[in-house]
Amino acid sequence: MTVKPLSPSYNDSISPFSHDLYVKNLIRFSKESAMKLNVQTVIFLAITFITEVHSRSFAQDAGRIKSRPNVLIIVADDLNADLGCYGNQVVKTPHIDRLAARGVRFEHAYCQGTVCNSSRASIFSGLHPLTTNVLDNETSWPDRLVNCEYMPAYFQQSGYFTASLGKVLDHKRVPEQPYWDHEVKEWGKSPDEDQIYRQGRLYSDSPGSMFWAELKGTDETTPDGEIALKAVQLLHDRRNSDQAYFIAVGFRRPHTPYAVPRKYFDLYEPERIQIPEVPQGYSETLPPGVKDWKPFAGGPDETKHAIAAYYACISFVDEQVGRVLNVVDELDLWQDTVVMFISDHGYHTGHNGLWHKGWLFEQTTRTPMIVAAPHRPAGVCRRIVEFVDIYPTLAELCGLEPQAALAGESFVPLLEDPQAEWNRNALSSTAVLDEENRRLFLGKSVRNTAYRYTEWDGGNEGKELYSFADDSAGLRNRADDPSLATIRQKMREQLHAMCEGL
Ligand SMILES: [Ca+2]
Repeated sequence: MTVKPLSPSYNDSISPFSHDLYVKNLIRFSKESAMKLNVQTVIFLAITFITEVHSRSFAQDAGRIKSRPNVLIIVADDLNADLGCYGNQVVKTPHIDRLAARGVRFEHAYCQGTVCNSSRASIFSGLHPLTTNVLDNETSWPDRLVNCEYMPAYFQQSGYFTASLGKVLDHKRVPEQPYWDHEVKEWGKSPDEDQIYRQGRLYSDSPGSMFWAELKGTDETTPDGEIALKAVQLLHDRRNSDQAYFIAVGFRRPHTPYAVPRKYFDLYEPERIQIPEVPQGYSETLPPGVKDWKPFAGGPDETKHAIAAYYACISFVDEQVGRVLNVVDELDLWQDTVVMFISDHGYHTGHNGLWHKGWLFEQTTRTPMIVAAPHRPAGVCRRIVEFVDIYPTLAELCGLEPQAALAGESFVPLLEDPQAEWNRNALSSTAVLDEENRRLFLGKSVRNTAYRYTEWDGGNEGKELYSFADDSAGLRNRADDPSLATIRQKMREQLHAMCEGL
């Protein structure tokens, strides 16, 4: 294993070796030896030296614990910002809410890829999907990245114990690499028939995992429940080690199928669920690059039931997060552990008249992110941050200095002061398969504090422009609005500048 140089902050924090005392003794030794070698002095010096070396070794270990926080990342799958702490009045998420109360909740965090594989490749490489070329769920991750190590590999090389539990990376698309000292790949997709009380498809002709299911068993009998238990066990196991850890825990829900124990379905009455409003004729305003995607075709009752099932899965994930946070409380890990909660991308449950993911709307790209870092205040941050910022941020919090050419920027200043000056925008991208013409084209989107601008196939498949000042949900595409022509041009330039060199 290659060990990279330790950062100055690591060395600075080592408890001071009593250098002065050693020098004083050395001077004394020199003076005395000049007169006459005193046996007692030699013994004293030897004892002093041994004692100091031992003290230094102990202090180094203590220093490492202090200066190298642990990292605990919890990743949910396909979770949008339908959480209590993000203002949702219906969804019950007490545990994620308590993490938000302790850390900084980012109101405007944006993923770079809008499906599992592309987003996770981006998060864990610190590179944009346009650089990794992982822009969909089919492409495998590159074995080697240009000038970059995947984040867990970098932490491992920096002396960390690394562990992955559940769906952290997309295992099907990731080359086998010894990133993890400990890995549990369990993230079963669909429940067995004999575990199901009742179920229903999201719409009659929906393929694959597009269904909901009320399960008979307890949390522990589900893959996510099992992962939560293993995370709890691992945190206990690592308690007495002086090696800092980087542990990632990935939960599969609320990804389809919406299959969780029945008690979570009991929390929500479908008839009381609100379906996101979409203006009449809205779909006609969408560019061709978006229209190829299938909208949700269910009627109101079916839609409400599907949303309730999605909410049930969110509360289930919240409970699993709570199990992990309880250990952080129990072992008092908050003082030396960065605890981060994220999803991999946003998700539509009727927003924009659509169901699922993979577009470049505000709803698809905006993703929950909460960070509780040791000795940093709690708060809400409304600055724009990107998921490629996660890698440099965690590195800085841990006193590491990656030499790699990472795409993002550390947002540690925002953890210290969530209102700090910040002038960054977010870039997201995705690949679209044009089945008719058998070709792939790209969608690229930039979000700044006021607007979102999107181009499909360089504009050939359409453009989108949203002004959030008077359209917070981003439902009025104003790409052809003459009154915003100057803004559109500026946003276009911003988008192209951000894509340059990727
Ligand atoms: Ca996902």
